[in-house]
Order: sequence, then structure tokens, then C-alpha cells
Amino acid sequence: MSVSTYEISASDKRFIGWHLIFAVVALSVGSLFGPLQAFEHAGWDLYPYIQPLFKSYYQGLTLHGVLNALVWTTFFITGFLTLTVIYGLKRDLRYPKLNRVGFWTMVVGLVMAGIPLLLDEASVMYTFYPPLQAHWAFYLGLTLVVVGSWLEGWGFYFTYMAWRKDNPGVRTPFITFASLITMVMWQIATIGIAAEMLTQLLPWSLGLLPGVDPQLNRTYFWFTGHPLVYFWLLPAYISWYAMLPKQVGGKLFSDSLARLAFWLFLLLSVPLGFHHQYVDPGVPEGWKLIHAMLTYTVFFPSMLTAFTVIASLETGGRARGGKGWLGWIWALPWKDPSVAAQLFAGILFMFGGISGLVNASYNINLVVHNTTWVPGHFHLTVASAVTLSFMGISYWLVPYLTGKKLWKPKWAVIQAWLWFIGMLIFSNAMHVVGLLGAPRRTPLGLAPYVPPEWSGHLLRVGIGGGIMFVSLYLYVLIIAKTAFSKKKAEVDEQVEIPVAEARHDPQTTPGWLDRWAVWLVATFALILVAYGPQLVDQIINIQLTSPGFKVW
Ligand code: HAS
Ligand code: CU
Repeated sequence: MSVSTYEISASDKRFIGWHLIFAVVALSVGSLFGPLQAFEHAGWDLYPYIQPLFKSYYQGLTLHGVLNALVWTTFFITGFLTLTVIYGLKRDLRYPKLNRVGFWTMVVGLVMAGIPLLLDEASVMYTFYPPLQAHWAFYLGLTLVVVGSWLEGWGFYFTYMAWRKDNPGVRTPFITFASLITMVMWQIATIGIAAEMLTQLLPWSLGLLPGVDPQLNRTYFWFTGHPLVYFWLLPAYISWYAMLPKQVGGKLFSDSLARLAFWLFLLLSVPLGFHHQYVDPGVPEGWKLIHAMLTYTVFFPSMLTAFTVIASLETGGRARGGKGWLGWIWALPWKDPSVAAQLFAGILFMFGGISGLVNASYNINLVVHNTTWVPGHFHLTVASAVTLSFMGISYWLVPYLTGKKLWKPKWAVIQAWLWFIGMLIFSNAMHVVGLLGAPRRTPLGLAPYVPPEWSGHLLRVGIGGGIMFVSLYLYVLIIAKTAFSKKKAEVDEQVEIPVAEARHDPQTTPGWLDRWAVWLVATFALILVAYGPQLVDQIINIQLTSPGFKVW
């Protein structure tokens, strides 16, 4: 197997493809409810029409959050990272069966969590805060999804270790390096949710515990819940750093900066979950302040990313003849749907980053917390930076995996534009009406207190949501038509995996950016300092007092 001729095997392509099938199906089902919510805000309540099938607004909201934010992402990511790990190392998975077992464990978990969701036995929303109580199968199912993703991750590590043995001293190829960090970060992060599921929610839902401690559970949840957002984001960053520059004819501006950003995400993603708990009475203010400050530090690797990725794009735009300060931007291949989608994702993320900064500010958070501002923020992040990037990636990935031609690329460009425009309208309206005080997770169309000055913004929520609805199913159509097309692409139409060269030989990147031990020790130490005392305190003072509630 020589380096230059490495091809991903047909069976591994199929295996990665399975991840995508489940991801896209979850996205198609979960996205049915997004527009229903947006329309409801705008005063067009369609829920009564689907009433026999779905019991409440909150069942729909839970399906939307779980299927889109948790399932679409996790399945897409584990599939995509499989590709980046093996393609970067130019070698097959060391233990392919381990990865297969991991994937099918995720599928079993998905089915197990999906059944109570559809039966309205788990309408607890995607954060499943107790004392809202779901059927035990929901908790067990989600746990299995996480366990499956761990197994796939171990499969990556074994593959990497085998490569390292054969290649001492060689810098880990960037796409593999970044994928491994993403997975390690995820495995550390999910310790929180593992503790929550195994020691609290599962025994409680099975009747083995008299009650549950909501405060401790929120702390466990956000231990995982915050880094979860970087588990979603980092695969998009892998594409922005290492693939998008190639797609626009440029080079990765700095291999060292790219690696440094990923190490910083490993170091800083976990120990700041209290920024989701600024209003929790059980967490002392000093700890909230520490997590607020740490949140500002994790802003830094995203700023590094903005700089490095835009500089990389500039090398492409200039190579394509772009002149002047901004001329290179117009010279980028905007007609390539994969590129357009990812550029739009990046632009939307600039706004998402700004609203994140607002959220992170301890005092300003009190104004926006639990208002529609927050879903405004996370639709610019997970539903734009991440989801629109994944859509863009699938415009080359699905043709690559299937050997088919992308169905109607022009429509795919329109799809990206529609998502961009719909999201601008939707998220701006959500932010503004949130500032006016509109609560999140509330069927505002039914609320008697909605003042007239919200109505214009709520209408924009509905319009933006409607445009995104069209865009989303256009995406699903294009992907399905591509994947199930009977015609194979001609030889000269075959798609390759885009991997950008760095401007400097990665072998000249400092060695400390390719060594794990110190970074791992620092990561655990920082988590221990930032979370240890509070966790100990909350566990010692545990109060298993709250019964379970089923409100809807
Ligand atoms: Fe957040 C709440 C703070 C990033 C997701 N966030 C949420 C929730 C979700 C979420 C789902 O501090 C709601 C949870 C719930 O249900 O309660 N967030 C931040 C901060 C950042 C941030 C400081 N969030 C994300 C990302 C997410 C995500 C990423 C998903 C993927 N967030 C918060 C806080 C809360 C919160 C509080 C709690 C709010 C509350 O009160 O409940 C930062 O990491 C953001 C840094 C980003 C930047 C932007 C850099 C720009 C780049 C673009 C480059 C442009 C390109 C395009 C490439 C600094 C990298 C160029 C194009 C050309 C044409 C040239
Ligand atoms: Cu967060």
C-alpha cells in the first residue's frame, strides 16, 4: 500500500455512508418540527392538525432538539471522522469490527431512545433536565449512542497507534490529528453525562432511587453539554482548515496555528460549563466568575481559526486572480455549492460568536438567559456553522462515497443561499424579540401576554423558518437523488477528497504541537481545578428529594 495510491475501500465507504444515512434521516424527521415551532410563533398554529400523532408542542420541540442537535450531528461526525482518520493516515482501520460494533451500538441506542420519544414518553427536551422524567429507555438509548461513539473513537486510537509505530517522528497528518483531538475531547467531556445517566437518571427512572437532585444533574449535564458544542464544531473546523482551502485553490495558511487551536480546544472546552448555570442558585458566584473567565479563553482558538481560515481562503482567492483588499473574496468559487455553503456557514458563525460573547458575560447573561435570544444564538452556531458546513461537506462526500455525480449542483447553490437568507431573518428576529423579553421554549402563539411590538419579529421568525424549511428539504432531495441515482459518474467526473497542503512543510511545525502527554495532563488538571471542588460539594450535599414530573 503506497502512500500516493491509497484508496478508501468499498466496504469502508459503505460503512461511512451508513452514518450519513442515519444522520440525514434523523435530520429530515427532526426538521419537520422546526417550522411548526416557527410558524406557531408567527401565529399560524399547525399543531392541532397533527395532534393525534404528536401530543404537544413540547413533544415536537424534544424531537427537534434530540434528532437535529444530538443525532444528526453525532452520526455525521463519527462517519466523517472515520474518513478523516483513515484518509489522513493512508491506512485502513486497525480493528474494523470494533468500529462496526460501535456504530451499530449507536443505532440500537437511537432506536431505543426514539420509541419513547415518538410515544410521548420522553418529552423532556434535548437537555432532559430533571425533575422532568422520561421513560428509562430514553436514557438508556442516549447512553448507548454515547458508548457507541466511544467504541468508534477507540477504533481511531488503535489505528493511530499502529501508524505511529510505523512512522516514528513523522508529524501526524493534520486531518487525523484534529480528528483524534475531537474524539479525545468528546470522551473526556462525556464523563459528565455518563455520571448523570448511570448514578441518577437511569436508577431514578427505574424506580431504584426515591428522588433526584436537579442541581447536581444540571452540573453533570453542562460538564458535557458545553464541550458538546465543540464536538459539533470541530469537525466543521477540520473542513474549514484543511479542506476548504483546497476547494478554493489555496493552501492552509499555518499548520502550527491550526494545531495550536485544536490543542486549546482540548484544554479549554470542558472547564466552563457553569456559563449555562449563571442563574442556578446552587452554584456559588465565585465559581460562576471563574467559568465566565475561562469562557473568554475558549473564544481565543475560534479567533485564531477566523484568522487562519480567512488567510487560507485569501491565498486561494489571490491565486484565482482576486486583487485588492477584498477582491479575492469575489474571486472565490461561489458557484461551487460545497464552497458556498461553508463560506455562508463561516459568515453566520461570526454573528453566532458575537452572541456567544454576550451570553458569556455574567451580567448581560441575566438579560438574555432563557429568552429566544439563546435559540437565536445556537441556530447561528450548531444550525449554521455546523449544519450548513456538514451540508457543504456532503456535496462532495456523497458523490465521493457513491461514485455518482452531484444531482443539480445549481440547486445546491440555491439551497445554501436559502439557508443563509432564512437563517439571517430567523436568527435576527429571535435575538431581537429575546431582548424584548420573549421566553424560549414557549408556544408564544398561545401566550396571552405577548405585546403588540413582538408581533413583527415573530412574523419574521415564521418567514425565516419557512425559508429554512424549503432549504432543508431541498438538501435532503439533492442528497437522496445523488445517492440513489442509477448512473455512475464518468471517470473525469470522479470526486476526490479535498485535502489542502500547508504553506510550510508540517514537518517543520514545532514538535510540542504533536505530543499528547503534556496537553492531556494540563487538560485534566484544569478540569480538576475548575470543577473538582464544586462537584465534591454538590455530591456530598446531594438531596434526592425531587419526584419525577410529566408535565405534557
Ligand atoms: Fe454557545 C448557549 C457561549 C459557541 C451552541 N450555545 C448555547 C446553546 C447552544 C450553543 C446549543 O456563555 C444553548 C444551550 C441550551 O439549550 O441551553 N457559545 C458561547 C461562546 C461561544 C459559543 C462564548 N455555542 C457555540 C457553538 C455552538 C454553541 C460553537 C454550537 C456548535 N453559548 C454560550 C453561553 C450560553 C450558550 C454562555 C448559555 C446561554 C444561556 O444563558 O443559556 C464561542 O465559542 C464562540 C466563538 C466564536 C467566534 C467566531 C469566530 C468566527 C469564525 C468564522 C470565520 C469565518 C469564515 C468565513 C471562515 C469567536 C471562526 C469567511 C468568509 C468569507 C467570505 C471571507
Ligand atoms: Cu456553553
